[in-house]
Amino acid sequence: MHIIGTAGHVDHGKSALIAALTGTNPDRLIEEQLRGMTLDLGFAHLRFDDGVEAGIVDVPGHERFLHNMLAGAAGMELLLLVVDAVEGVMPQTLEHLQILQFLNVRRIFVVISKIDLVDAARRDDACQRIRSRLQGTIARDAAVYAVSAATSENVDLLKAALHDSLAAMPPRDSRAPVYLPIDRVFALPGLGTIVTGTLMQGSIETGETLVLEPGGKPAHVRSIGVFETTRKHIEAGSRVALNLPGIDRHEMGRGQAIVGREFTSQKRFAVRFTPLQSALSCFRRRTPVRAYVGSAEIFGTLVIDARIESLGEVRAQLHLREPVVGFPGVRFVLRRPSPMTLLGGGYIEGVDLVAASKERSREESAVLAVLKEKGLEAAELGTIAFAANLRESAVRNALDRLVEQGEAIRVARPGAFVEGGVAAALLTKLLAQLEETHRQEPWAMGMTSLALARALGVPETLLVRIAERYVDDGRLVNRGGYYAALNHRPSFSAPQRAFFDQLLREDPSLPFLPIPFATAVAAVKSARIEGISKAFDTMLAQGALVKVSDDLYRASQLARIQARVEAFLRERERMTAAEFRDLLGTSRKYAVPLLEWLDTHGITIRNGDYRTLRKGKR
Ligand SMILES: Nc1nc2c(ncn2[C@@H]2O[C@H](COP(=O)(O)OP(=O)(O)OP(=O)(O)O)[C@@H](O)[C@H]2O)c(=O)[nH]1
Ligand SMILES: [Mg+2]
Repeated sequence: MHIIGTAGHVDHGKSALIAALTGTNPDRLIEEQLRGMTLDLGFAHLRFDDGVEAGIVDVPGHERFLHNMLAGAAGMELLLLVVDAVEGVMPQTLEHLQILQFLNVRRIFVVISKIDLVDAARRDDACQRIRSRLQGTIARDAAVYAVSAATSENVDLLKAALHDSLAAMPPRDSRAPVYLPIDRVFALPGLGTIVTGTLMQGSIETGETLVLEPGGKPAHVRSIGVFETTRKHIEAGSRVALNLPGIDRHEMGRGQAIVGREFTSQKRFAVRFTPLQSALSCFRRRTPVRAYVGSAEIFGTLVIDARIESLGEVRAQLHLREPVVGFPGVRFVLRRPSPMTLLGGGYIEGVDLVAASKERSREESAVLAVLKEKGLEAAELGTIAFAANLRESAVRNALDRLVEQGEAIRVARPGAFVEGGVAAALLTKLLAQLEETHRQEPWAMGMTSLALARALGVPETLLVRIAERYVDDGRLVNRGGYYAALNHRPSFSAPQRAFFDQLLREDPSLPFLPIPFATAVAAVKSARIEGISKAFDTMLAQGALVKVSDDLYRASQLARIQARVEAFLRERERMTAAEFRDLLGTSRKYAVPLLEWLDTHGITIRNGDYRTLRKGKR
């Protein structure tokens, strides 16, 4: 079997194409179906009558979900680059190609989608334009298919070409040790934990015992699923689901891998790295990076002996905060920590032997011992130097390296430190606390740092530093000052919903009338509905309700106000406060704060008595 992957800009029709090819809608989350947008990886199975088959990995096109695209990209061998016939090549079309050039794609099909929306006379033109925009990318020589998922035009033609390409593709190496990066973990009643992923190399038998890395836990394979069927034996290049009843689902996640005993995980690698032209100015001797290896996203440092000044492959070392399975030939992509632009990519040559041999200096070990001893009582430079019997300068150097490797965490500026293991233990407690809170108060956004610090009995400043470090690592989220587990989505109870429906009822004759904030607060206070005040905070934090001066607007009201103002200003260039008031049929009392809101939210610009539309909104 081989893996087909999708790539392309948001809304260009990737998921619709997969549905047309296979009959399966790869958008499996309810939220995806509601929003009509792919948020996370989706999967489907392509089967032909003669036994040729492929697993399909469908990726989100929106740039906000690029980390999810990256988690699925390494497995792709045959790429469907989907480009909307009307919109043409857009930023993520090119960004996906830039990423994939460093990975394992062997064959590309350019699929020009939605051709039912372009009349016959303009089709050639559209295809020509797209082709020329793809010059200079890995898709420059790819075969082009113009299809419509809506009318199925040319879908069979594309399908036949996929068949021939799949049949001709040499198989992946089934005799190598097992390497299966995990992209999804869930539990099924009666079966226990299931992990899914792309079997990059090796073969697996039912009953075999593999290893979960990092961690080294034995993973006994009770059964193997390939889409709807169960198999006794499976070879490289397949999408697989393994039933691993011996491991709890909470002990595993995306980014880990199921591997043969030959492999362990490492933090330091010798690599070959190729920078992107657009990133040349970003490199230092030590460059902070987000590394994507297998399905993992890990912070780290790229160490290069010389300055990178020109394009081309260089030798470098990749030092990661967390261990990951990596062996010669494994490919990776690097992004900047922030802004998250692409830096380049490459492949692993081996373990960084120099770093591994002097894994930890005497000074580093001494500093770590002191930090462990102090626990959550963050230790300062002077204290550490005294306790470890070292000069402050030596402690500073050791701490720099330990922080970079994630073995120590800086919890205050200029310098107080906590040992990595101590911080990880706090994270475990913190996540358990959040789970418990989400269960008890599903309507709340999560917990503030103050509430969390009280619940866990640690100083708030310390908690914030450690929590933010794990927010960066993607272990929990901070939305508007509330910490929450990754999968938490607030949900209201029936009485809460009824309360808000009542409170927010609109008077159709006064569509822009807000609710005085004080009135809303009084209603919340006297409501006697469980959790209502936290549910109210959630409405505010999620932006469903927006406070403008002393009043509350529904998000839908503000959207309509914004649309009216934009339409007015496109026609008239400028607008006075009186014109705005008449436009909404509201009074001066409401108009002035609303205008200020429009200014601060980047919609209008104030110029004396007039407002004009901000550039880019025209
Ligand atoms: N007319 C027409 N509409 C299409 C076609 N293919 C997709 N669409 C529509 O375009 C919109 C986006 O399609 P999706 O398949 O969700 O796009 P996507 O590339 O998967 O989007 P993301 O996963 O969010 O990046 C949907 O409303 C589809 O119904 C087509 O061939 N013709
Ligand atoms: Mg999609």
